[in-house]
Amino acid sequence: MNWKDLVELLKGHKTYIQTHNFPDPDALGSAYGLQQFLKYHGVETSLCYDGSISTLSARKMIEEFEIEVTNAADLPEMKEEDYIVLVDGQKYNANFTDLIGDEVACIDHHPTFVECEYKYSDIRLVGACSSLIAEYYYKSNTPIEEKAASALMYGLRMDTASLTRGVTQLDIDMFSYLYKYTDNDKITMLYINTMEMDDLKAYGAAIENIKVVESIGFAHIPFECNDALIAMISDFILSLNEVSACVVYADREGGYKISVRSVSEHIHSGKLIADALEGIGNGGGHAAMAGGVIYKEKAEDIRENIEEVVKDRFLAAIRSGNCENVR
Ligand SMILES: [Mn+2]
Repeated sequence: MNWKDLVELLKGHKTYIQTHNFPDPDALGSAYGLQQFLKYHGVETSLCYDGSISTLSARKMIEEFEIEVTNAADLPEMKEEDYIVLVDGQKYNANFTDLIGDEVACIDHHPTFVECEYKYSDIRLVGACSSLIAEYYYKSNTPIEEKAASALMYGLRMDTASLTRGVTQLDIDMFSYLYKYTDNDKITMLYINTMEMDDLKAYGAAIENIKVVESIGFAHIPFECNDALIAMISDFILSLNEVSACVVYADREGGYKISVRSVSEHIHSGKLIADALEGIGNGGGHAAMAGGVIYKEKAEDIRENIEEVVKDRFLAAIRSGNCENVR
């Protein structure tokens, strides 16, 4: 399948491009980049998401590129026969609300947890979903405007930590391709200024609570905190010389939200979190980064000694040898 099949599939249908809930720059860049691509090829689309726009980087991005994206709650007109293209995530993921429309297509760069049949599917394990969308322009020789190129570049840089995390040859090639059309000064500004004073409260809590055991950093943020902020704090803790992998978690609606990072060749983050949370939650992801949750029902029994439980479960999973990062 290639981009032409996607264009053919969508022609004549009311089409939505849906990102995961709490969209980040890669999700928004992918959605916006794809929208402009399809528009050039005669397919009009609307962008939507469930959840909320919770981070500074996502808010700035929407403003900067004038991205029109609607919360699912404000989409009363969506019908069962409408088409949905999923970007930067897959149907049945915990962070992807199943909206009423028909999920006919999926473009994503994450491993699949639950198989799903789409009429058009482009799921490849690369550093950023934005790279996959950029390749559509590249391969089809579709002219790319500065705003679309810049939005894709921002998504690519954020998800790959500027080509240092989970990066593949495609990401590098698409960086090079987009670079020529991007307002690179603007993107660097956006890339650097991703934190607000309020976020420091969560950093403070994580720093206060951090424990390092066998080069694994554990930090509990004892209050609610959005996904992107937890992810930023994970990156920060991973930057410690003493830490080769980290597990950062925050309270979430009675349960916990967990983020894992690894630069250890022995630890695959996705395998680790899936193994460690078995029976009390779920999770998964890439070798370098992964996310998951502990369910509310299960959290009740372990809340008293959550820090011990998390530490013991993750260390046991690492020692089991099941989380080796086999390349
Ligand atoms: Mn992504």
